[in-house]
Amino acid sequence: MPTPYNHKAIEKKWRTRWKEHPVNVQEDERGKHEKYYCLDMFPYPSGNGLHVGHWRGYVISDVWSRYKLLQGYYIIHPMGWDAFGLPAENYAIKMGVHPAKSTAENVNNIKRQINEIAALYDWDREVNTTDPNFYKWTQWIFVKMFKAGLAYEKEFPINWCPSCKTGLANEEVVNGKCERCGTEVTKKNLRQWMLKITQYAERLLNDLDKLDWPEKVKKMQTDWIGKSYGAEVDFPVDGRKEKITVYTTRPDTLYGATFMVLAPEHALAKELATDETREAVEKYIYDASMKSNVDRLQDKEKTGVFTGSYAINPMNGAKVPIWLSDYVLADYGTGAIMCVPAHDDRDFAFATKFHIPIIQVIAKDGKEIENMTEAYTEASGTMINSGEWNGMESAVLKKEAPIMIEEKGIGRKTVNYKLRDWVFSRQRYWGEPIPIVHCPDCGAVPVPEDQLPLTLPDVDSYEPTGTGESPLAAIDSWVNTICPVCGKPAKRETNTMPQWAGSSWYFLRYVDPHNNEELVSREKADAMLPVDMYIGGVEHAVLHLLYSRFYTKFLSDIGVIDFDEPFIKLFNQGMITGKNGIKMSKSKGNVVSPDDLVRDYGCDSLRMYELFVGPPELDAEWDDRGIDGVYRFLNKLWNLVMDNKEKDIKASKEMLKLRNKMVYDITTRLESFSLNTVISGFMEYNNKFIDLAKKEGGIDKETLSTIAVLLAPFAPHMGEELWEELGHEGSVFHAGWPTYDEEAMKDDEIEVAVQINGKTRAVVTIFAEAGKEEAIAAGKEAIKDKLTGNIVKEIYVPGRIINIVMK
Ligand code: ANZ
Ligand code: ZN
Repeated sequence: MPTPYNHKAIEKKWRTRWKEHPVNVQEDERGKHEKYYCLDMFPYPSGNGLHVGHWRGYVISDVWSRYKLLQGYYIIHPMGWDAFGLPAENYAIKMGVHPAKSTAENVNNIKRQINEIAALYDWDREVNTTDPNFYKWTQWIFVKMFKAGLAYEKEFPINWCPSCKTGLANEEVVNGKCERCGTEVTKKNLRQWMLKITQYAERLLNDLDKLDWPEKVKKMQTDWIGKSYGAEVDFPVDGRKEKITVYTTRPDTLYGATFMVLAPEHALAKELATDETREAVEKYIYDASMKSNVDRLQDKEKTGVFTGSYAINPMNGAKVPIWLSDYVLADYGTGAIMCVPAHDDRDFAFATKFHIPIIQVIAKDGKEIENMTEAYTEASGTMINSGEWNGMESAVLKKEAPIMIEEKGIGRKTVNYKLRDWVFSRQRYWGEPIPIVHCPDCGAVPVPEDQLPLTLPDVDSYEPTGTGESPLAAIDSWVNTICPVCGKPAKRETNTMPQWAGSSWYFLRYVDPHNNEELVSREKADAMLPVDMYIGGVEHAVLHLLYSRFYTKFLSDIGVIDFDEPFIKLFNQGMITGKNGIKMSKSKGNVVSPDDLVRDYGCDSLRMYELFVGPPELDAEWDDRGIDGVYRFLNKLWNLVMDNKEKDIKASKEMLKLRNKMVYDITTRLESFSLNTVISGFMEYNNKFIDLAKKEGGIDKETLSTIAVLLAPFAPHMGEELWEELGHEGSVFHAGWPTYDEEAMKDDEIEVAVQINGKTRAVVTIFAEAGKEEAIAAGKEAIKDKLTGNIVKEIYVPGRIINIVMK
């Protein structure tokens, strides 16, 4: 009896062996191999540890890294900690421990758990965003951006989370709620540090074409950047010297503009009020300022107030009333719109409610609609009620109108982006201090680069104050400093950076993590960057994944690196959920920890089961019981190799065919990331090998070795052990990925006689394995002009005769 599969002993043995003899190409050999950088989105060290859902992503990236290693690449596969920011700080506050202490503990725990995955991580490259040697460079980038005019201060009403007690970026507000805690976001007027990401809008949009990313993510970024083409049109205010400029994507509808609406925050909003309307106007402006964004954007009953003033439609001289309404956003376009109720849903609702005239200017079939019950929003039809534009095709006019308006001197062609500058300051403790000193004479002055890092001071009270100031503001000894320019007393900036600051560039640091002189040496950056494959969840589509593209472009512009897209290929894995698709969470009590499964079944079984649960890009429900099947399969495969390894057998033609087909199937499925079908493929082939071994008395060694190599990225311990049992020296990961021979894969062809009523009429060539249906079809095709009567019977004597019986 051969030794049974003992996962505990095998896994322990290979962990030790890998520690002594790492399998990745070593640093001194690096230049001789092409690099492959496979990156996981680094975790924030949550106190809950990892569940089986986290494992999935890490297993996928490790399988991919090991596959690339087997192809001969030098693998960069690092891991680190996204440890600053709200999640870590909120957890610390809840537990009543200092965030520095709780993050350190959590890092240790998660690191232990990650090691259970047996991934190829290179811990010499480990980074932690809260390490001063790391955030020195996070601050350095900020200083560089400040010097380049990309970081600036601005006071304005920002998104404010009353529970996290901090300002938030637009990207952190999801359906009007705080991305972190789910609390409804309100507005607060605060002085903010902003990053001018809008300066990169066009490049961020265009360069999406370069990326091998899921279309879904590209679309989300495209929509978020939100480029739209249209025109600005100037409407003179009746009886005043001011003009109000509106932004419209539909200048073709100008003749149908029957009123105008300004955002309540518009600079002219108050001034346009008359004695009769002043009270109502001021109340409306005040009420709007108290409303949260959700309330304002939700498509419920429109509200508004007439200012008492009129504007002149510059196209036809018509006098149109100017209203205020909060459905117009202050910070998009010009904060003012011309309203065309006949062709815009929101305008239609507003006009109906406030009894404002509706003028149709586009007619689908040339006829005016008598009783409009809803807006006609398509840009197709003929222009009516539109003076000189009458009779034109609206689609044509839509394109030409901006130019015609420009020629008339009443407006200009413009482009607008939805993307806003990035609100970059947080009124919280646990983040990188913003390296700025406020001097009464010199203004905002950056901390000199050679004085970085500006370390986060230790505090007793790190809870958010809620006043709009960070807890750092209470530490006089830290706040009071001298101006680096003039030496006079000055005060430090007390806001900190958002949690996205470190993650926007961490992937660059992994290739040169101990460099004290530079963020990354150009030599190492050129040799090992950018990231070839990035694996993580889709929830970061417009946050981290947009911010890192922006940072990379900036660092490329200032010459730190010479590429401007960080991640060539992106793969988003689906979520592992509990029963009925419910997200795993501690509060729901449905979290499955990998720890027990590793103990009972071993790391290799859990790795394979993580992939077996379903297509990696889709969500999957977790069911512990399924791991049994994978475990049984690994036992069967183990026994297959152990039973046959001593036999001195030459591969038959059939064995060669099966071996090559297996290499082909596993490789192509792996290449297309169909990892669940790789696992089911292993199971099917295993059974086929068992059957064939029975028939032929055993399996040749090369076939067994091929199985071991193919298995290695998925079940690395067993792959190594089988490789060794088969008598090979060195690691299986140096064996090279097996290739397949298409000739050997081909099924044999045979010649078969085709008969009609027992008389041979033709000979056809078919595959030896062809089934009855396939054979008969080929036979009938060969004698089709002779099939004149009624077929009563079709017979296939496998490998010999096809006989069609006719009447
Ligand atoms: C007249 C018009 C007629 C419009 C029509 C639409 C249809 P996107 O594609 O999102 O850029 N708009 C402009 N600025 C706005 C603001 N600050 N708040 C709310 N709405 C605003 O949409 C641009 C259109 O949204 C503009 O074109 C404007 O309404 C409105 F049949 O102008 B339109
Ligand atoms: Zn100064």
